[in-house]
Amino acid sequence: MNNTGVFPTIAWSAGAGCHGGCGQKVFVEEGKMVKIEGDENHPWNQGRSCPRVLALTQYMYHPDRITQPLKRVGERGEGKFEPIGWDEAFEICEQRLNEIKQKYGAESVVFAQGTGRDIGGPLTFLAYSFGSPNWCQLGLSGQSCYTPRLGSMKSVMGDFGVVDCSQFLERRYEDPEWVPPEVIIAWGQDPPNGCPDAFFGHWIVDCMKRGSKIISVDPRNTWMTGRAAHHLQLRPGTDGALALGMLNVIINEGIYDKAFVEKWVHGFEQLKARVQDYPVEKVAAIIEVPAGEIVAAARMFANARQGAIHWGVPIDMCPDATAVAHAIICLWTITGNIDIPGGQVIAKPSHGVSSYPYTTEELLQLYGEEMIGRLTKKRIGADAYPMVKNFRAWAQPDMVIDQMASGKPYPLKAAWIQTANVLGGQAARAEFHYEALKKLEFIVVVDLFHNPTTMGLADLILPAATFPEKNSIRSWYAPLSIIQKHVQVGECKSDWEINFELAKRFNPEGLKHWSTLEDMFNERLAPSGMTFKDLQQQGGWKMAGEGPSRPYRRHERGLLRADRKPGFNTASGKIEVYCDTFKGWGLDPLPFYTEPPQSRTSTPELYKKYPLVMITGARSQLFFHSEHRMIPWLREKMPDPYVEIHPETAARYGIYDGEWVYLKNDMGRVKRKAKISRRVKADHVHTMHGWWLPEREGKAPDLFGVWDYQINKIIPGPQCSKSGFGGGQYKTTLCTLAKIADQG
Ligand SMILES: Nc1nc2c(c(=O)[nH]1)N[C@H]1C(S)=C(S)[C@@H](COP(=O)(O)OP(=O)(O)OC[C@H]3O[C@@H](n4cnc5c(=O)[nH]c(N)nc54)[C@H](O)[C@@H]3O)O[C@H]1N2
Ligand SMILES: Nc1nc2c(c(=O)[nH]1)N[C@H]1C(S)=C(S)[C@@H](COP(=O)(O)OP(=O)(O)OC[C@H]3O[C@@H](n4cnc5c(=O)[nH]c(N)nc54)[C@H](O)[C@@H]3O)O[C@H]1N2
Ligand SMILES: [Mo]
Repeated sequence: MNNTGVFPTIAWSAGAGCHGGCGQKVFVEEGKMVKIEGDENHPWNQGRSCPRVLALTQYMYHPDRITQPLKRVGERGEGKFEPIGWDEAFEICEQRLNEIKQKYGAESVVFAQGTGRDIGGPLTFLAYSFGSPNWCQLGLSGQSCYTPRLGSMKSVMGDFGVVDCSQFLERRYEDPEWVPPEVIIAWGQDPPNGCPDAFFGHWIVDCMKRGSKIISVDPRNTWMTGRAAHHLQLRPGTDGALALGMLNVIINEGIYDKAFVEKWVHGFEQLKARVQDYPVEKVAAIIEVPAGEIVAAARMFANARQGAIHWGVPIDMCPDATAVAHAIICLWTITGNIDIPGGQVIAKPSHGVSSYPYTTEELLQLYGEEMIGRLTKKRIGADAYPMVKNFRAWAQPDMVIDQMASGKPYPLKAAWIQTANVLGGQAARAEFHYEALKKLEFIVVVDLFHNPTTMGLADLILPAATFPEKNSIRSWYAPLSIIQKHVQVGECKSDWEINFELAKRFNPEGLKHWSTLEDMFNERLAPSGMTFKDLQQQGGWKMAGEGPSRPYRRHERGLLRADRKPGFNTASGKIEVYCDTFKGWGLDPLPFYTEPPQSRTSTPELYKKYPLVMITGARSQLFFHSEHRMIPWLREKMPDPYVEIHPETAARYGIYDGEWVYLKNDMGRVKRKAKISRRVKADHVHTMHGWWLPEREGKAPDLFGVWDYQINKIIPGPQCSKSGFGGGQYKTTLCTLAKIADQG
């Protein structure tokens, strides 16, 4: 580490919080980061940065940052912690977790993470080294973030598709092979705010500047919808009906890509029969958008020379999310848009390097059949849901918390929580999670700041490093990158360092062939032919050359399948719009629509009491979920949690702009500041999630005001999707508004 200078790295996770990928320049003076700027030479973000990165110095050197391991000394929730050294911290973990393992089995320890930060690798590595199969995003009802979409893509087309904004080409928009998509459907997505899932949101804006037209599918009005050629302002949770209605139009009007369908699609006739159940008039009534608009949007997409769909987390939060994703995959498939320039390109981990096991298939290769068989037997939800068993190896989070509360079929005794604010942002039915987690004998939280989860639950807190403070690798699509350590803050360690040390203690024999973390990185990097040091010398990132990680028409060239035959990575070698894999798992092989579990038609009595559909969690660049509320530059821009209310609705309830109100339903009530706005329709309200107030009392019962402001207190579980993935009700819960003054 040099003491002073300007150094390159990649933003991923702690600090920015995000799904990452941006190239950054870290300005260091005498061992301290004084400034950070987007790296103009990096093809990902070309110099741009978000407010959270620009405020990073305030985050890293914040007076409240936890910089030493902390041991709880009072009762749980009393807020009394004492700093200890790392040796003692590791010893406590090793001893307590091994004791629990001996008494109740390794499966009684749950390993919980939050969203896709630089965590899947270190966390699975630790969980499997300890021997527990129960790894999940605890509280994320239905695992409803990207996993349902990924599961459907893997099953239907064998790989993952993403809109081609030239992100896999080093010369980007200048590359002669690339053309902009003629049409992009932004479906339940607000890319410039979220930059989700290895996607830089402004790529869409870059494409718009180069001629791409937008079709936007969003119940709200946003920057993006205001610039769309068509804005389909549907009722939340009805996306499946819309996709099937568009398929109906495209198939019945014969405007699909017949040559592509003939050669590369399996089960088109069955799909054609299924979409007859979704005539456009019927769909229009379900989604509350005029039929003419649906038809016009379907024609525009189908008739484009090249088009793509960029979809967001509301798809995963639809009921039967995997079926909704399936329908949308059919749209980009039958229009022949796969892996063409400006289409839906296939995204592969760069250079064949994977920084963590995505699929059960990969796990089998890594750990062998015997170990995975043993683990799967105990994995919570694997018996109930074949898709949970056969894709991605998560435990089913709704079932995990139910089991924690009931102790059946086997007891859960400890939790390792790393990169997740379960009580403050991730968990639906948040109070139930609090009660169930309180029963555990031992809880470790690895985080950077105190929050409701650390305060209410942690027995031990381990301080994690931000991205300028750590080494790591990243291969989430492209380019292959390394994150490079340039500064040290307190005694903080990276998630990889923490988990590597502990994994070695749990499984010394199995892991003895790596003496350092860099050895392990080098082994993960091996398919690229480069080491960590090589990448460091080459500037920290590398785009893939010709081969499976570089786009365009790979199915024609035999670059997608292990057997190197032309075709897609499915059993039939074709895209299975009639999905044999789903059929084999007892799921409907064709896409279908189900109504949200709470709605005007599915729960008419409840709807009379609670006539507003509550959309939650549309992203803001200022905050990442429940983070950053203590960062002055960011909080200043949004000091209070607000709820967007249409002027007619506000008038009906007698609410004025800026008034504090309750959002409520049978689960309870939560405070919000009214923001009267035409961003929402009169039947809907929208509010951000993840609110707690770092300036309030931390210790229980206050827990930083979380029970006053945490919207997930009134969002129900469990999920409702037949596949076990998706359907968390984060965008479709019914509620009403009440003036605080009327409530006493
Ligand atoms: N109502 C509602 N709730 C939602 C959603 C919604 O749309 N509506 N969205 C849901 C979705 S999609 C998701 S993915 C979840 C996300 O839920 P989480 O991922 O749990 O989100 P955060 O609130 O950001 O909590 C992350 C915690 O990890 C810490 N942290 C950040 N980076 C690092 C790191 O690198 N290492 C370590 N050790 N700690 C770190 C942060 O300080 C913070 O306390 O929330 C869900 N909750
Ligand atoms: N700054 C910042 N960036 C983030 C995050 C963050 O917290 N802060 N979180 C990250 C995470 S984990 C995720 S999953 C992504 C999420 O980011 P996105 O996938 O973009 O999802 P959202 O922001 O929840 O919603 C996007 C749009 O969908 C609309 N919408 C709501 N309900 C529905 C519906 O039922 N159907 C349709 N079609 N649209 C609907 C909303 O009005 C919103 O404008 O963002 C990631 N990036
Ligand atoms: Mo997410």
